[in-house]
Amino acid sequence: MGSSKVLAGALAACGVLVVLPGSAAAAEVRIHDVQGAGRVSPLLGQRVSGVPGVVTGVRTEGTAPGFWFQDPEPDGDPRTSEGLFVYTPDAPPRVAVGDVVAVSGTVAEYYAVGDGEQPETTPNQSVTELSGANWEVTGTAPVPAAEPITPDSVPDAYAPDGELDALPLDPARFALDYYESREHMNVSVTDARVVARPMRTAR
Ligand SMILES: [Ca+2]
Ligand SMILES: [Ca+2]
Repeated sequence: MGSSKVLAGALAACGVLVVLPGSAAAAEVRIHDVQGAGRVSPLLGQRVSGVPGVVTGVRTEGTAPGFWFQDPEPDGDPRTSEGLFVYTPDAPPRVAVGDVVAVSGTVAEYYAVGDGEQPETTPNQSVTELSGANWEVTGTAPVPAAEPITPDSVPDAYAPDGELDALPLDPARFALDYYESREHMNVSVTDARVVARPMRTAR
């Protein structure tokens, strides 16, 4: 932080407009900003406001009710997912598929851990979500079309070597990165083998 402020000051003296991190809150945050180009959100732990999108699915059952929403205006970066989950632990959310929403909440990374595991020790990757959320519904819109996932679209190599959370995604090279870059997005698969009980969502 200290060095970036010094750098910002030097650039500003040269006539370059620099927006310091602390003033970024005024800028609109979209889902791809929350997801970022890696496995862990660059906004982890921060409160975001008015993130826009269209509801693509609602989960009313189980221990993790909530809803998914997706930005109909993706950025040009294939690494950043355009979908996000909103966790509503207190009650099933009163939204419907196709609702246009603006969601505020705290950016969190959820780790599904097994017995004796901690988020720091589990091999499972985290899932980005908004918690402590509130939202407003401003209208309805078509749900972004599902992207077909086929055997040919998924890279053969599974994952890069090294500390995965420290690496930017490379969805054209690695299957794990391919799926992470589509986290929470509307996709379709055909004739896929199922190896676990599917989640029930309202669609
Ligand atoms: Ca993107
Ligand atoms: Ca993510």
